[in-house]
Amino acid sequence: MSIVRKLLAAAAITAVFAATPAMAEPVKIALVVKSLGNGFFDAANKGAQEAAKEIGDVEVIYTGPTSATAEGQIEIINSLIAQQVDAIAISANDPDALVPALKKAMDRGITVISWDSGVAPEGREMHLNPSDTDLIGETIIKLAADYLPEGGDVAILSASSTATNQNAWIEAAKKVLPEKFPNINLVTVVYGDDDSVKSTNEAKGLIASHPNLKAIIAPTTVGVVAAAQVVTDQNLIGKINVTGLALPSEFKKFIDNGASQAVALWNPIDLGYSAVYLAHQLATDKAEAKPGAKLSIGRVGEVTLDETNAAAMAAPFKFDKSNIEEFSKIY
Ligand code: RAM
Repeated sequence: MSIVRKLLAAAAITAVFAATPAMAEPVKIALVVKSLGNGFFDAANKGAQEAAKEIGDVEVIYTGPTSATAEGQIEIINSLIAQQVDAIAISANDPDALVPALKKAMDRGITVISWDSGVAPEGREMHLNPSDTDLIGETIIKLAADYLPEGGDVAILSASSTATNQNAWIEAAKKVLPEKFPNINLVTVVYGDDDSVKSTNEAKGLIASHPNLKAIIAPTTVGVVAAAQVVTDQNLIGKINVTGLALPSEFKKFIDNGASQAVALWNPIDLGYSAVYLAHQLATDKAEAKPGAKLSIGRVGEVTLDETNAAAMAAPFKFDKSNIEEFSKIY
C-alpha cells in the first residue's frame, strides 16, 4: 500500500514538474536485527545490500537495538513507522511482544516479514527460517554426541530466553534426545542474551556447577565464541567440547586450537539476501504471502510457504578442521 501511495505522490510530482517517473523514491526496506555488533547479522546485512543492488530501486536500512531486547526493537519499529518505510524484515527477540507494534506497521501499509527469529503469525505476513527447525534441533545435539561415544553431561548456552529461533531449536533438540541420543544427558539450559560478557559468565557458571560436563552446546554465534574462549582460558581443551552454531570467520581459531571439534551454520549472507528479496516482492505486490505460495528468492532459489506462512531454506553445513578455513573467508 505504501508503495502505491508513493507512486501516486511521485506521479503527482511528475505531472507538476514534467519530470520522468524515474523520480520515484526507492523502496525502503528496514532490516531489523536482534542487536547490533553481532557478526552474524553483519553478514546478513552484506547479503541484504547485495539484494538491494541487484533489484535496483531498493534502499536497505540496517538497524537494531544495542542489546537483544524486545523493548529496544519496539522503539525501532515505532520510529520506522514514523519514517514511513515500505517494509520491515525483522529477526525477533520475542515472538509475541512485538506483535502490537508490527500490527500497527501493517495497518499503515508497511509490509512486515520476520526472518531468522520469528514473530507470531498475527504480527507478520510471512516468516523465513534459515533451515528446518527440527533438523537444526537434531543437528546441535548430534554435533555434541558424535564426539561423545560414551555419552555424558552436556549443557546448552542459548541467546535470550525469549528468542523465538533458539527456543524452537532447543525444544526440537529435547524432543529427539531420549530416542536418538539416550546416553546424552542435558543438564541445563542457560541464557547469555547474545551478549559476550553475559555469555562468558554463563559459560563459567556452567563449568563451575557441572564438574562432569563434557560438552557445551551454544546455538548462537555469540554464545559459542564466548564458551570456546572460556574453555581455552581455563585449559579445558580436550575435556569440554564446545559446539553449536558458529560463524566460521569468528570461530576458526577454536577449531584450530581444539576447543571445538565441529560446529554448523547456514549461509547468513544468503539469508539476509533472501529476506530483502522477499520483503521487496511483497511490498511491491509482485508476490502475495499465502499458504502454498511459491516465492522466488532470486539467485538463492525458491521457498514454499506452509499453512502458517512460514518457509525454510537449506540444511545447515557442518564445519570442522577439513573445511572451516575455506568457509571462514566467506562469512
Ligand atoms: C546469533 C543470533 C541469531 C542466530 C545465530 C545462529 O547470531 O542469535 O539469531 O540465528 O546466532
